[in-house]
Amino acid sequence: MPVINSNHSVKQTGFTLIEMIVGIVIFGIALSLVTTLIFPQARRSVDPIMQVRATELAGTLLREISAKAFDENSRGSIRCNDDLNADGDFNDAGEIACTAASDLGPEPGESRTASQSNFDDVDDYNGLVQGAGQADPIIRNSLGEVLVVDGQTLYAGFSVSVSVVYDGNMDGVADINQTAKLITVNVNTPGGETLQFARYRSNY
Ligand SMILES: [Ca+2]
Ligand SMILES: [Ca+2]
Ligand SMILES: [Ca+2]
Ligand SMILES: [Ca+2]
Repeated sequence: MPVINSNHSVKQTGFTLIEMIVGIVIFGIALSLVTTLIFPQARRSVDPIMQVRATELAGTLLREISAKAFDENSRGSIRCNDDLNADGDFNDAGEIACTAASDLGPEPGESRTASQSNFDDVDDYNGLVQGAGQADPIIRNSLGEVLVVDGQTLYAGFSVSVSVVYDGNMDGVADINQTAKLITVNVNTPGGETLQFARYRSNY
């Protein structure tokens, strides 16, 4: 018959206070390494995706703008600032001056919103601001429609702003030479990055 020794002592196992403190310190160091090394890497890996999407958005907008007439005053075969009789002005029969630099922007009755999208010349887009945090919070297509893909608003969190100026000598700085307009699109990504894109539109 087996004999049960009820008096044997059981060795206590577990952590001492010092072991626990050392463990907590090591865990703390490991956690700080994760937050300082890995989390920023994760964020950086998102940035290229946002940059690609910002590039697509800017490209779409620049193509839309460039497809419009050079100027409100250019219609059909008539180009603004065409000096047909070569007398140095644009006020003779069949001639019309381009929009003054101070008037670049949409003409009365023109807008690019949900209810109306009737911009018809390049500089109508001067001052256009749409997207996250703006008075018009949705980035729309050329028809004023909201872009939705798989139930999600496309470009949610992005915002765009556009400027159009005369820059006839194409040096990136506005001037009084009205032979070309510089279209600049700034795209702000959800990560707070601002990317700038630009294109020239000549008077053709
Ligand atoms: Ca003339
Ligand atoms: Ca216009
Ligand atoms: Ca205009
Ligand atoms: Ca210039």
